[in-house]
Amino acid sequence: MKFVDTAEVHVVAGDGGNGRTSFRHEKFVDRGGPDGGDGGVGGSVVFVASTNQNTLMNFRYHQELIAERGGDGSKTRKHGRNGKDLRVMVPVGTVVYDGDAMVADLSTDGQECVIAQGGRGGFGNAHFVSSVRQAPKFAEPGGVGEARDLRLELKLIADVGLVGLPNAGKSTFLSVVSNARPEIADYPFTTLTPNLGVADVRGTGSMLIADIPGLIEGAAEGKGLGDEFLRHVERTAVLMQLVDITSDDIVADYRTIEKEVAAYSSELAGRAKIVVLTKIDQSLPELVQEAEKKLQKILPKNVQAFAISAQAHKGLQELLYATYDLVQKERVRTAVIAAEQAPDEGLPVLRLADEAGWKVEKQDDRFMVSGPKVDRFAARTDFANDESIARLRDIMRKQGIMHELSRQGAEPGATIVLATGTLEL
Ligand SMILES: Nc1nc2c(ncn2[C@@H]2O[C@H](COP(=O)(O)OP(=O)(O)OP(=O)(O)O)[C@@H](O)[C@H]2O)c(=O)[nH]1
Ligand SMILES: [Mg+2]
Repeated sequence: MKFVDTAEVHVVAGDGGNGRTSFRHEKFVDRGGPDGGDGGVGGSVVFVASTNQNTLMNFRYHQELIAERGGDGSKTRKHGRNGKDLRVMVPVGTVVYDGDAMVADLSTDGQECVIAQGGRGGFGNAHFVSSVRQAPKFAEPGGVGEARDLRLELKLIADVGLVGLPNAGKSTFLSVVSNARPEIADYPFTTLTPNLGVADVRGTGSMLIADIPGLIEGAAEGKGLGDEFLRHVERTAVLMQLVDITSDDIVADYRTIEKEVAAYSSELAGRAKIVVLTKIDQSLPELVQEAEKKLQKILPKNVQAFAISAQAHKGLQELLYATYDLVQKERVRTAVIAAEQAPDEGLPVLRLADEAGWKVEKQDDRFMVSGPKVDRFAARTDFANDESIARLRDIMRKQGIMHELSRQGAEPGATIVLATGTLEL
């Protein structure tokens, strides 16, 4: 299985529907009251983490994710239809970036995140009736849906990560114990991209195992295929380190990998570990025992060593059971830590800009007014319509912007520039 682990997407939430300007038409009534309905809310783009997905491959072909626009309001106060949210399934473990900023980390099955918020529906003219405004002849355009360019990154959340020198037998092991069919060959760097496989452990359960390209000394500084693939095993519960028994110096081989892992991340170096001597069909039983002893001597007390032959199917069950036990223990332990560190905060909604604040800047004889909220009101104003502008003025007054304008010396007739249009004071 080839593994695609980054993707770029353009997400666009639906705009809100426009409010409607209309008046009741009744028989014998010349002109009825305003009855323009509100626009519907635009659909949002929502990412949903799912264990049913395990690659970002789909995004190679669907780089644009666009949610539905809200329907326009209509006569007789009819509300526009709300745009449907676009729900996008992403693999558990997907991390979403906007530039350098991480905007979402979807780490548990079923977790949802609003990635781009739909625009709000514009109010119809019926909404604006007040004691002083009996027949408003304007309605709001719908709010603009959020749009952003995002990069998705998937760190495999496998249970077990296989590490070792090139040719150690990692892919062979994966192919024998799991459903994966990785490429295997008698030369280093056969594996160029990570492989994932599910291993069924007889009578107990299953584990997801990740096989990555071989590491060599200096990998952390970019030698060989570099250490970039270590990020695929960054979150695995257990690291399984494979050492080829036919090597001249198994202890040195073990240390080389240990060093590279530590250079990559101290956290990874502290990960639960199992060490495995491979290809024992190539060695005499007494030499295998000797090698096991040698290894066990230099390993920390809590690290077990095993000896297997993937080709001859030797020692595999024992190794899988022990690995599964360790994975279970680690899953329980890390679940407790995660629960302590991250109380459930409900559905996170991401906002592009802060709600509060505006500013007034004098430039020559014009006054520039900006701020997230006032920009949004401006976007919903029809600058060709006096009444719509009057309403924007009201809002600016309520926010204290008018006061600030006169404080800065704006006089009646002065040009006020907003994000989407200009008006006269
Ligand atoms: N005799 C014997 N050969 C094995 C065994 N396991 C793997 N090999 C051989 O060792 C060579 C390398 O195996 P791979 O599984 O490709 O090794 P790898 O660690 O994935 O190598 P890279 O992807 O290059 O890092 C192949 O020729 C395999 O056939 C085994 O149990 N016994
Ligand atoms: Mg390989």
